[in-house]
Amino acid sequence: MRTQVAIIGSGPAGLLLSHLLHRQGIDSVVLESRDRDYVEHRQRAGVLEQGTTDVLRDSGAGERLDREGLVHHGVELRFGGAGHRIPLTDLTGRTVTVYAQTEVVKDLVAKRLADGGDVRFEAEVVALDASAPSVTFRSGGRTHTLDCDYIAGCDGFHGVSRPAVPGLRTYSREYPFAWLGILADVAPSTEELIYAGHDNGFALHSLRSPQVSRLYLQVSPDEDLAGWSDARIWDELATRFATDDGWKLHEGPITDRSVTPMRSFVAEPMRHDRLLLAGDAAHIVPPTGAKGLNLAVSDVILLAQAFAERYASGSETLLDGYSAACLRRVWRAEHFSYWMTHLLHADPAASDFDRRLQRSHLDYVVSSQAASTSLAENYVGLPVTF
Ligand code: RFL
Ligand code: PHB
Repeated sequence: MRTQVAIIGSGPAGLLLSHLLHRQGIDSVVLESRDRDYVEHRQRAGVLEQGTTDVLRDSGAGERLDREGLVHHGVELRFGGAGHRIPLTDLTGRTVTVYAQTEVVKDLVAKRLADGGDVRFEAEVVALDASAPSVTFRSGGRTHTLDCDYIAGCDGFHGVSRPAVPGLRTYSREYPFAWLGILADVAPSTEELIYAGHDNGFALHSLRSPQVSRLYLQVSPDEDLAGWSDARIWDELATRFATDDGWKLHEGPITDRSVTPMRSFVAEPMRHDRLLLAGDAAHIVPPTGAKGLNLAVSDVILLAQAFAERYASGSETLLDGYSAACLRRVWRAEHFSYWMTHLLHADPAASDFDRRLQRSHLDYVVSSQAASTSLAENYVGLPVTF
């Protein structure tokens, strides 16, 4: 078995890469350890930067996104019993779109299969050789080898690609909190996302559609979900979102719940020989800035350009510059996500002094146009270039 680019993982990074390569006449095989249903229903991100929607639309994968995606022009920061709108579009000229990662993945899987793409589910990569290059995978109870020109490691944080890079330098930070996320069958209580800072901890009101709300609560990293009845979740959300003017949170049946740890992580470099890492395989951000999926997409935009040059002219110049180009953007997003996280979460180790500083920082961000613009330009996403 042989292909030009062997792609490990059918998350947003692997699927989009396969799709963009196909449009440039480059062959790939996507190997995914999980089944299709699991991959299409795993609840994760919900906010797409304009650069992410642009690449989906421009590559012919944006039809449903254009119909169902909700274009947003602002977000709210809520603290001290009052909301403060950050007018993203007025400040930057750009928008973000609320469209779930599950839907991006469904659209890309459908598009790959309609275009005759080779996406194999329940095909777990167990070994890879970055210099031969080849990948070995288990599928249908048998072991297979796929030879290739390059391997794209798009296999997420717990994948096999990153450990295959010798001499990797890693940088990480753990946070003393996690997010309890729920999906609920109830119309969102807000049109725009609300990021709330409260003494009890952070809360986020997001949405999936005009009928489905997505909400998060800051909890401790070892939180036991069993301790959170539906009533306790709604009470705590109502407390953290409460305003002095009596804003109301609508409750409804909870259809999905999970606890996500928060971490920051970067691995450098993102290339070793014929293996290139993209997305969560190389870096993780805490979800506060809504950057993870968007970073995976921007890596892949650059990687697809580099492969296009390689197959058109034989030159590896862009492939050689891939890691450095990604990492500049990755580190900016790492800082922004860390900054948003500290701005809004209640750190159990914070002193009274720290809490006063945090409040002053929040007041400044919502009252200074310069500070709001800085938040806004990072939130809507910075340019993707070599
Ligand atoms: P993925 O999506 O983890 O996909 C990797 C795939 O590789 C497979 N795999 C293997 N396949 C074959 N062989 C092996 N040995 C394999 N090992 C692993 C896995 O099964 C999987 O299918 O990585 P990718 O493509 O890099 O995409 C990254 C995004 O999924 C992630 O960054 C975002 O979900 C992060 N994130 C958010 N990002 C945003 O941009 N905006 C948001 O609003 C946002 N909110 C979030 C988030 C992540 C969250 N969680 C649960 C971590 C909210 C949450 C709660
Ligand atoms: C989501 O809708 O899941 C979401 C939105 C914004 C974030 C994180 C997650 O910052």
